[in-house]
Amino acid sequence: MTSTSRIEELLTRFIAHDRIALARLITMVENRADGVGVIMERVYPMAGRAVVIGITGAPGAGKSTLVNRLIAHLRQRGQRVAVLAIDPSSPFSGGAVLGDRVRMTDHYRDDAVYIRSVSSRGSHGGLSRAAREIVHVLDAFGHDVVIIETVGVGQTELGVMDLADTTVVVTVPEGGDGVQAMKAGLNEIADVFVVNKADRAGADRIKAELELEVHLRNSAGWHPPVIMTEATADRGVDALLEAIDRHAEYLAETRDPARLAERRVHEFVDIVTAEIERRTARALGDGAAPELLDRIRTGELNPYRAARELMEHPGTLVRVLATPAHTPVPGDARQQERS
Ligand SMILES: Nc1nc2c(ncn2[C@@H]2O[C@H](COP(=O)(O)OP(=O)(O)OP(=O)(O)O)[C@@H](O)[C@H]2O)c(=O)[nH]1
Ligand SMILES: [Mg+2]
Repeated sequence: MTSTSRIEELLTRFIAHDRIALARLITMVENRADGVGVIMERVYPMAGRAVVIGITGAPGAGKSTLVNRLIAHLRQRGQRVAVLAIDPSSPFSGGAVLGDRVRMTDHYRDDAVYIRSVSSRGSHGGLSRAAREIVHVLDAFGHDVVIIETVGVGQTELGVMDLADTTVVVTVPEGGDGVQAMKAGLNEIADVFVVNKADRAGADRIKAELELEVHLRNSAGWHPPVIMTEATADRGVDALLEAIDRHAEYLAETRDPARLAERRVHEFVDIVTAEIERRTARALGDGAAPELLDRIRTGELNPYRAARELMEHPGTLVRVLATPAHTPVPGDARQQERS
């Protein structure tokens, strides 16, 4: 168990811009270590400033190459950039972590660039939550832009794109990828389309296809632009950033406080649900409600009946839930709400 003083020390270093503390906190979030709730309680009020850009698309579409270019352009503007690369560990794309590292090494020595890979395997469906918390941490650290790169193959990976203010879907000319993107439902989440590898034959056709698709979609609101890029040659990256900026302006203009409020509630419900699950599993494992467990063990109570009894017996339930899943940090939990 991570002690309160250790968490305090890490947070103090985090606030002082210590990148090692940043890395440790992210690892704790990734591993769902004890004390993550306390950490997030402290980190959340410091977050809320960063623009979150999601980059998704087929394996090998050139996402990382593009991200590497985007970093360079954002750095020219003086912005601090963090990248969260979700390693899909899917059969489609082995070794993505190494690939990402290699393709983003241009910024290795830059203090204002932070690149982190997390695995989508092993997070047991908790990827969306871990990713959201890591984005909060990267945001709170003072990054102006947080880029999330993920392969648009699985539901889990796609779910992560909910975190993005602007979602960029990267397609490529070959293999009828435009059609594939549509099938994968990627087009529904796209705020900006990129046709990368524009140096290859068929790029114009894909662009036209995507533009038609956008045009046929309902006419109100934002129309995702289709940007041609050649990431390897740094072509089209300015246009892509412009499109992202325009989308950010659109979001600011059409900002709906009710949606923002719902998003907060949704996050709260997620946290509570996960926390209840975690506490219940741990407390029951640690010997809370032993009489109930004994009756289940002997077969006297079937698990369904037992679950209902637990729910309907407030005393037992409260005892189970009150078992702390972490040591609380004294003082300082509230600070100002993020606006
Ligand atoms: N011809 C051409 N090749 C490109 C372009 N952009 C990227 N590539 C190449 O495409 C390959 C895959 O690039 P990545 O940036 O790793 O693609 P990715 O989408 O991040 O791949 P995963 O993360 O594994 O899904 C590399 O060999 C790149 O050099 C481009 O504009 N034109
Ligand atoms: Mg990649």
